[in-house]
Amino acid sequence: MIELTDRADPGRAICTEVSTATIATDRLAVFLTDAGIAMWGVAAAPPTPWAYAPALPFAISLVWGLDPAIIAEVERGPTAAYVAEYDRVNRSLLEISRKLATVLRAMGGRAEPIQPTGSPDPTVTDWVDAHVFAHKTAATEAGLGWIGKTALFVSSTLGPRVRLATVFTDVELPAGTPVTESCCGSCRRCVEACPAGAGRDVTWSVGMRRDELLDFYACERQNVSNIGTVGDICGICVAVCPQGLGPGTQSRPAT
Ligand code: B12
Ligand code: SF4
Ligand code: SF4
Repeated sequence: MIELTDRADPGRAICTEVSTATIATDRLAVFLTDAGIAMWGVAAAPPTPWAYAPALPFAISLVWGLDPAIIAEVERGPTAAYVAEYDRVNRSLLEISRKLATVLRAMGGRAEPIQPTGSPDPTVTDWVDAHVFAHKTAATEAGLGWIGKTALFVSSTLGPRVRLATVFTDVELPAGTPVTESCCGSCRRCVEACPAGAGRDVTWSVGMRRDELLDFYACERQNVSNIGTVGDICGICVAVCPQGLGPGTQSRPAT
């Protein structure tokens, strides 16, 4: 158990987080560490929409840590370096999740990777009805972190500076304890910094719909508005979050 303090009020303890990143089989741990995965954990099928359930009841949540120096620059808006990092990490995660599925099959199980971004169906335009599996669900259910005030997955060690992927399997693995409450405390930096005013300033708890937290259409319009400069991307909410930054690496002091 890790005790977390309120980043906007460091004297105040707000909650504890159960970390599961160090458990699971040695073989997977070695493979994933060598592949560059920063953190991973296992979620057992919850009573909610779950890709490949009930045949593949375990979801391995893979967390790739983004380059903190590149993300720090995004505080003022997206950069070409961020676009390149985003593409590079998506490619790496896709490759690692496919290889992990091969490793699990070699262990005698079945496995299906979910691609890091986009949809396998190119006709998808309406994400609400797309039934794309949300990687954040596996990450919180695996006990790796919580959902922040602009609907991002946030870990206490890496903040939201991550990209996620998921591999479903029937190989039995020790599952983590789901995180069901936010650890944002009184911080609201991502809400204040969002140029689209997309965050609804609501504290997450499990079961909330995305639109209770975020106006994702406003976010989407903001991303699209950057196409002419850097690309269909934003990420300011990722850059401003104080979680996962050491005291000397905060982009600006806690207020
Ligand atoms: C489509 C999409 C978008 C679209 C959405 C448009 C639309 N009209 O819907 C737009 C363009 C807005 C977008 C923007 C961004 N995106 Co995006 N996006 C996706 C994608 C491909 C699907 C998301 C989706 O529709 N999910 C369905 C909804 C309902 O779920 P969700 O909001 O993703 O997650 C919810 C559930 O997990 C739920 N939940 C959490 N725990 C639990 C537990 C249980 C039991 C249950 C039932 C539910 C639950 O709470 C979450 C928050 O609402 C995912 C990849 C993926 N497959 O997950 C990336 C993804 C969500 N995006 C990501 C990122 C980084 C971004 C941007 C920062 C892009 C950028 N670089 O500028 C912004 C940030 C927006 C924000 N603040 O969240 C990352 C998130 C990383 C993180 N730290 O959370 C993802 C996971 C991609 C990845 N592989 O890492 N995105
Ligand atoms: S990606 Fe940009 S527009 Fe979307 S919620 Fe984050 S800061 Fe707001
Ligand atoms: S910036 Fe947003 S996600 Fe990060 S701790 Fe503050 S409220 Fe939570």
